[in-house]
Amino acid sequence: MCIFCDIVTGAVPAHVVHSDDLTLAFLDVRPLFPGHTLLIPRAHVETLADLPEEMLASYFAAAQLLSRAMEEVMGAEGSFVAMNNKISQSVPHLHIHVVPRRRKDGLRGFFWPRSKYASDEAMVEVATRLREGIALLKAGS
Ligand code: DGP
Repeated sequence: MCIFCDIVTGAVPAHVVHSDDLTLAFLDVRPLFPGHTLLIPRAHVETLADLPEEMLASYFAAAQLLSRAMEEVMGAEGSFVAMNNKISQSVPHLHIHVVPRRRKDGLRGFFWPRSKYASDEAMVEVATRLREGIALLKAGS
């Protein structure tokens, strides 16, 4: 159990904005902007890697719905959709942040300093490693 499980049971109050059989979405108490929403699976799943395959479609369908709502309902010009897995994840219950965005809202570049590959060969090496690793993961699943 965790704080988000307590929100699922109702033991901890939250401003719920979406609810279905598998997912729940509620306002983040410390929003980047008003409307910043957290979407969780009702079941206690810690990271994206742990999410059972049968929940993938409903979970991401709800994320898409919330992303649309930021524009249609909150008047946002776009949205930022993200999740932390383990690193920088302060609540160990999978959650997607859906944040309304506007041009010049001050969030530009808040996340990560971007870099460059040392060479095209280095980029090829990384892509190859990922392709091969992903093929192994797919073969093992
Ligand atoms: P992250 O740092 O990516 O794991 O995001 C966790 C978010 O959860 C953070 O933005 C604040 C929010 N949060 C933490 N505790 C509560 C809570 O009890 N209720 C609500 N609504 N949000 C919470």
